[in-house]
Amino acid sequence: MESNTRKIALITGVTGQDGAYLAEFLLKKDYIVHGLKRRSSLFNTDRIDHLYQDPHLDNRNFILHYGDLTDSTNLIRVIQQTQPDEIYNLAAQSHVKVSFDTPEYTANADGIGTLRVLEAVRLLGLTEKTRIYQASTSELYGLVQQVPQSETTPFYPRSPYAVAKMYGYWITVNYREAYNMFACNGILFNHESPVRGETFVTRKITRAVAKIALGLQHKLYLGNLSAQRDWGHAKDYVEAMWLILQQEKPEDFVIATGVTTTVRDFVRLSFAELGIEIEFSGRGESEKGVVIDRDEERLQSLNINPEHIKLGQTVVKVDPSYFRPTEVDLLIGDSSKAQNQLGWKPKYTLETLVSEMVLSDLQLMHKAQYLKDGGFDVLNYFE
Ligand code: NDP
Ligand code: GDR
Repeated sequence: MESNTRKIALITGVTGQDGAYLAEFLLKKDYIVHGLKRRSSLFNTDRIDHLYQDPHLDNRNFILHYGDLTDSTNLIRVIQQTQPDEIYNLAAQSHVKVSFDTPEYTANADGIGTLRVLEAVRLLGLTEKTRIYQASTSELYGLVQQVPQSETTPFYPRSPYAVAKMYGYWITVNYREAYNMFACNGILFNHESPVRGETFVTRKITRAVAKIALGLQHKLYLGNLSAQRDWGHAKDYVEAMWLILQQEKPEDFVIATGVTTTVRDFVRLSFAELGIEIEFSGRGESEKGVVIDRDEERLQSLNINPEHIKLGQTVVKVDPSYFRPTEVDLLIGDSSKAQNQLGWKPKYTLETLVSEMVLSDLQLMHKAQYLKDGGFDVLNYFE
C-alpha cells in the first residue's frame, strides 16, 4: 500500500501495557503508528523496544514523540505534525491506590488530559478526520449498584482515579454530541498480561509465585484478598479498542469476559500452575495462605527444586497498608453489546491468562537466578 493511503494512528501511553500491545496490533494492520512517550530519567521503553526503528531510516512505521498529557501545546504540536486518522488516548496515571496519594496529578493527567486531546483535535480543525478512543474503565462503576455491569449501569466512582476517569468519560461524550466528533469510550474491565505493571495485583502475584518457587522470596504480602475482578487478557482488549473505532457510528462499549474471580483465587490458581497447592485460613488482617501439597513431578519438569517449597510454609500474608480508603468490591462485566455489534469475543480464559503470566515470570526469575549463581546479583533489576 502507498504510504499516503495508509492509516495513521497516534497512541498516547505507548510505553504502557496496552500501548505496547496496541502498537504491535496496528503495525500488523499496516498502520503508521506514532507514539507519545514521557521523558524519564531512566529508559521507559522496555515494552516497545522490539518495535523500535532507527530514526535515520526512511519510511519508518513506528515513530515516537516526547509528550505529556499535562502539556496542551505539546499535544497540539504532535497532533498537528502527525495528522492522525485515529487517536488512542491510553496515557494515564493508572494506579488506583496511587491516586489516593497523588489525587491532583491524577485529575490533571487522566481527567483534564482527556480534554486536552479532544480540544487539540477540535482547535486543529480535525474533527471530521480524526477518530478518538478514550480509555475508560470499569472503576467508574465503583460501589456496586447492579451486576453484571453494562453500558447502562450507573456510575459511582470510589477513588480519585475513577473520579478523574469519570470526567474523561463525560467530556468524550460531550465532545461527540457538541461537535459531532467520532469520539468513543471503551469501558474496559481489568486486563492483564506478562507485561502488566509490576504493582498491579495480578503481576505482583505471578512474579512473587515464581520467586517463591525458586527460593528467591519467602512471602507475598497483599491487601484485600476478597476483592473480585473480571480479568481478561490485554491482547484481546486492544483488538476491541480498534474495532470500536471502525464502526459506522461513534458509541461506547463495555469490554469484559463476564467471569469474576477473587484475588484469593487468583493467588491459588497461580501457585497451582507450578504444582503448588495452598489453602487460606483466617479472615481479614490475619488471613494467610499455607502450602498444603506440592506436585514434585510438575515442579521438576519446570526446573524448580521441590526442596524450596515446604509443606506448612506460610507463603501469603495480609498487609493492611495495601488496603484502600474506599474499595471496589465486585466487578463483572456484561459485554453483550460489544459481542453483538463488534463481533468481539475474548480468546483467553482466566486459566490461560494465569498460565501465560506465571510461566513468563518463572522464565524471568530463572534468568535472574542463573545470573545470580554466576556471581551477578541482578535481582534488583527484576524488582
Ligand atoms: P499503564 O500504567 O501500563 O500505562 C500508562 C501509560 O501512560 C504509560 O505509557 C505511561 O508512561 C503513560 N503516562 C502516564 N502519565 C502520563 C502523562 N501525564 N502523560 C503522558 N503519558 C503518561 O496502563 P495500561 O496500559 O494498563 O492502561 C492503559 C489505559 O487504559 C490507562 O488510561 C488506564 O487507566 C486504562 N485502563 C486500563 C485497564 C487495565 O486493566 N489495564 C482497564 C481499564 C482502563 P510511562 O511508561 O512513562 O509511565
Ligand atoms: P484495579 O487493579 O485497582 O482494579 O485497577 P489492581 O490490580 O491494582 O487491584 C485489583 C484488586 O486487588 C486488590 N489488592 C491489591 N492490589 C494491588 N495493586 N496490590 C496489592 O497488594 C493488593 N492486594 C489486594 C485491590 O484492593 C483491588 O481490589 C486496574 C488498573 O489497571 C486501572 O487503571 C483500571 O482502570 C482498572 O484495573 C480496571
